[in-house]
Amino acid sequence: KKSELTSIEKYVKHHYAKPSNVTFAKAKGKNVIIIHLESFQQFLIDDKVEGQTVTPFLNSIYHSKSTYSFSNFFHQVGQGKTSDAENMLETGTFGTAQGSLFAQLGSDQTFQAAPAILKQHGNYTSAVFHGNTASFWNRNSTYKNMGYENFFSASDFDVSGDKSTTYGLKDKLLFKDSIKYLQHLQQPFYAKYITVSNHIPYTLDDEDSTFKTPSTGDKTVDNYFKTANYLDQSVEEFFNFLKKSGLYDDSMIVLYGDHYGISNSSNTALAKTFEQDPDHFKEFGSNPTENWNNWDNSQLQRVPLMIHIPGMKDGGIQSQYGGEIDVLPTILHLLGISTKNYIQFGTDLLSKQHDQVVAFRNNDYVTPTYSSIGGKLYDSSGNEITDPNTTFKKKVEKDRKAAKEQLAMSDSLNEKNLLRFYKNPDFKKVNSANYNYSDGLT
Ligand code: GP9
Ligand code: MN
Repeated sequence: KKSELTSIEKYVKHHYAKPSNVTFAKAKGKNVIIIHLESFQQFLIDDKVEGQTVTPFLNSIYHSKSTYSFSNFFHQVGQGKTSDAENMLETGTFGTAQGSLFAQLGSDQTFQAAPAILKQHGNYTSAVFHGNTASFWNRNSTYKNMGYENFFSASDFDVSGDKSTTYGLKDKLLFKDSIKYLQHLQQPFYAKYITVSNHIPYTLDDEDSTFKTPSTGDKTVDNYFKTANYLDQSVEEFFNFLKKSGLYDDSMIVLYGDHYGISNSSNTALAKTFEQDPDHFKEFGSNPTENWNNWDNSQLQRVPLMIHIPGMKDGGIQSQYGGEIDVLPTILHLLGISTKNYIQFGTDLLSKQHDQVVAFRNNDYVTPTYSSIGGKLYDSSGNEITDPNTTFKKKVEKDRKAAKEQLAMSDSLNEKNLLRFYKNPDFKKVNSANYNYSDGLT
């Protein structure tokens, strides 16, 4: 085990990307608010259906100069869905190849995760807000090992009757009813909001939305736009509160989509809505309704990542390729915290040395110039590359190996719980017994 840890350490050192002088510590000392946009895909940004803009508020954040917005950012989850996304953001390691890391390993795992790192480097208070039972995805155990000090879940909110949909408290109420807790957290804080209303089956009461749904013949697709629009309004209301309370100017707000909301089998129905807005669709697939293939599906795995820093004037849309594994080093560097001594498998998206090969959890990968999907190679317009030349073949071999190695190193670390043995001069081990929040029984 010792030798495995040594080779992981070597890999991580070699893979490390040093932060840019321009962005390092840009948000030092600010509160950090993570908004987990459930099932939210990048194509929703700037999208229109039935003559309506789906997410006007998030669009304004996306286009703001106070935001680093990433246009080629991909989810990297496997079966652990939401929990995998959370794991990547909190720890800079991948979810497990099968199942969910939270569910399988979270109760006994040694983590060096964001809430504890921020406690030890900046004295941050930490909290999660989630309008479902605390034990969902084994969060109540996992969060303690990550060093989360507070976890507000279903038992801390009124989730009764029409206040909830299938996956818990409606997003507008989650934000509104959490404010009394948020205001009492000692600053600086690291707070995460896990939204749930934009989750399959995308149902919402009539009183909550007047959004006109399209008619694609696939109810899941049609209703997705309505709940995404509702989520957009929820986030806007939350921002208004942050501004009113004065917290806004002292915070860095990170918004990200955890994974796809529309599964591959529904993508041709989804593509019908793109016909209403063909310009917008260009970057998400080669041809909306004909010849739909795995490459088109892969392009729809883009999710948003927006890092909003009020007062910043030189943000803007970043086109470098990246994925969820890269978020933690990016955020830590913006806060002025070195990641040099941490075992994290992604690289700072804002670093010149950022690695743009994005590994999907199923061993597919995408890069700025080509993608490897289901064993086939595609150029950046989705044409299959059937006869690669020698130079290109070499590049493919190198990237394929790199993507595989990144996943394998992370799996080895997590499956064997090797952080138990890792001595990090910048990190003191978390004692989960220090935290005591609801067991999830409501
Ligand atoms: C429930 C929510 C959903 O707590 O986070 O998780 P998902 O089904 O998207 O993995
Ligand atoms: Mn999810």
